[in-house]
Amino acid sequence: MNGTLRKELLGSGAAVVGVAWVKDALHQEIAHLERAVSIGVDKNLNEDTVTLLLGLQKKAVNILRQGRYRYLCIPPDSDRIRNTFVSKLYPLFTHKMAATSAGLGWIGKNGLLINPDFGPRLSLATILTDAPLQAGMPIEHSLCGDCGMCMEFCPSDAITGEEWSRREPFGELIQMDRCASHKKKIKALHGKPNCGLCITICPYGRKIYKDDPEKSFVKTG
Ligand code: B12
Ligand code: SF4
Ligand code: SF4
Repeated sequence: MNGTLRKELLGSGAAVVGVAWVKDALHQEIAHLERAVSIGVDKNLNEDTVTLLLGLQKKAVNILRQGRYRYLCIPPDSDRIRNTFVSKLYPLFTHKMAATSAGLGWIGKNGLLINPDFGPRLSLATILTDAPLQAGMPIEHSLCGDCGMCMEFCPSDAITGEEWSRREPFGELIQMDRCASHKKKIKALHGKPNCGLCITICPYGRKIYKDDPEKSFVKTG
């Protein structure tokens, strides 16, 4: 089933697809759905991207339904679905956890999933399921190394420089209040709360570094 699912999702706009064993990290209420299908698209998180991710989730669900497996879609953006059962799961379940557990990347100093090919540019969605999909190898450590470009350029000084590891996954990488208030300021000026400099600046996934690996001071594996 992994093959069918991957082929369908990659053929419909997903940049990466992974499967994770997440039972141990799930709240009791949902732990019967022990695997997570993690989907990433190479697009900024905006309404169109959310629509694309919801469409990909639907495609995956069609395949899971055919096999009569159970599933629960975790939508990409909680802001749009407040006060629903799923929105209550956010403190208990994060897309990034599914992605690192599926081996799609690590959490960078910028607090985002860093994929070796796409860097932090992926927007994520997840489907929990009891389908017997083969899970990937979890990523254990950050590969940011000596790089600190996101920290240096963050306009709100929100990035602490702490390194992520699977053993200590909830350290304070970002001072979110700083990031959020900067985004509010941008919204007041430009109508939308977009910053994302910590995405643009990251050498992982930047075209210039891909085209000329000699320019890169971090190995893009
Ligand atoms: C609320 C929210 C925000 C708030 C942050 C508030 C806060 N206190 O976190 C604000 C508005 C500030 C924000 C900003 C941004 N956000 Co936001 N946000 C979310 C949202 C809706 C919930 C995040 C959350 O609160 N999670 C709970 C905390 C506890 O977990 P977490 O920090 O997300 O993840 C931790 C765990 O996953 C853990 N972990 C990792 N692996 C493992 C493995 C195991 C076993 C365990 C136990 C844990 C674990 O490590 C992570 C870091 O500590 C998610 C969508 C979602 N539901 O996941 C998007 C999301 C995290 N945001 C995203 C994005 C893109 C952004 C922005 C770039 C938007 C922009 N253009 O400005 C900025 C980036 C800021 C930054 N550098 O992090 C993307 C990240 C994609 C990626 N590649 O990582 C997400 C996943 C949305 C999506 N569907 O793609 N965001
Ligand atoms: S989104 Fe902007 S303010 Fe927030 S952490 Fe990234 S660079 Fe800093
Ligand atoms: S800019 Fe550098 S330190 Fe920041 S997330 Fe990317 S590789 Fe890691």
